[in-house]
Amino acid sequence: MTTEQASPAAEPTSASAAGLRALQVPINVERVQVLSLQLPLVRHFRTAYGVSVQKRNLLVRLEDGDGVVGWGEAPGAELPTYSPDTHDSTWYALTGILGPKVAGHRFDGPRAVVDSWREIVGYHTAKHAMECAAWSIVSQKLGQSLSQIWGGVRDGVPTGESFGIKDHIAELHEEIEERLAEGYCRIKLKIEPGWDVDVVRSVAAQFPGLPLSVDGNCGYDAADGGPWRELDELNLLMIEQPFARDALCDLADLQQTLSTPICLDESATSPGITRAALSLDCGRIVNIKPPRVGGIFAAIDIHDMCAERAIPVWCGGMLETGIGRGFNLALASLPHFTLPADMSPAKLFYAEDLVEPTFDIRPDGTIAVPDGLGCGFSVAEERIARYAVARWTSE
Ligand code: OSB
Ligand code: MG
Repeated sequence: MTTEQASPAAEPTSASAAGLRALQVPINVERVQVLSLQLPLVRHFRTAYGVSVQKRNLLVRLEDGDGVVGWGEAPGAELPTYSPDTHDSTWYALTGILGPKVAGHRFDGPRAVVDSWREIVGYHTAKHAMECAAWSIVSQKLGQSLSQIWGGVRDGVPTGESFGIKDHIAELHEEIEERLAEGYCRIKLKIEPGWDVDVVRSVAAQFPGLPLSVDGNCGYDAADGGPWRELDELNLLMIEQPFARDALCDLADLQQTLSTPICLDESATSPGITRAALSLDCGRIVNIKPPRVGGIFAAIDIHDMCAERAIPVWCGGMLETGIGRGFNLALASLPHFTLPADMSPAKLFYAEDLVEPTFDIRPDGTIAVPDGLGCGFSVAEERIARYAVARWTSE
């Protein structure tokens, strides 16, 4: 029998999922704060779901009894299009369910925090933000970066850029040229019916040899045919989520006709569903986004399961600020994240980042995995206060 006593300065014995589950670091949550931030965007991001011009993101701030503060981010959405989660539903889950569950409680490690809401289904973005805030405390107490704790093996994450739908192809070409000059090593084009084969062909012709992928964001219906045969000839790295998240049989049928791998994004909502979808051959690559799958433990489980099945994975983004990107960068340093991430620097979207200094892409096309504690970057609390439009505090 091992001792039940938590040892505050325990080293993680292993970065395996089992080791992380067993990690004992006391988390004494004295106070929970949830902040709603209204952040101006410098660039509009149009997908099959519509256009965003500003973004309301939520932050979780956990105050530990030992004087440590942990931040986590819940990237927002106004409407439940990408997933069922919205800014308002995430606010409800954080302030009405998860905040009250953790406030005033002591946990012997990050797994116990997650276990405190195990009977709650859904609200993955809220769970992710709360879990990240707990990991941030763990990192500070251990004096180790999250990349170290989670078993990261690389200090830079190869990064691609995701291009929204534009009014004109020329605008898209210009923007791609800019990004390539900055070092981005993979280009992903958002597609929708009417903005697909011609656009992708023109980009492939203009930039021969460029690693290129497309993302349908569930915008196509299998019954309509679709541009798949033509796209399959363009040597794309992948076709991301052409059909609805639950159209698993349609995805599997399409995958059988393509040599291009389908990449699961919206469909891969949990480790269990992802495993089932891969067993059905709905796709052969997985985009792992921690807010979609419900947090870091779930993301690492999917990573491990895909490694076992030789399914390549990459880390996707939800237009997080530097706070959320810090966790994503640490995650993307794990061994099986072998494809370029959607990790463009916050400055491409936000007028001001919430970490200082912010991070940027390096000329070799990678972003440095932060070696700082917590989210890895220094959180700019004064800016957070300036952008906060609503706050909730426990007790
Ligand atoms: O499909 O990856 C997607 C943003 C919102 C909703 C869905 C998606 C995205 C992105 C963001 O592509 C990319 C990023 O965070 O850099
Ligand atoms: Mg996607």
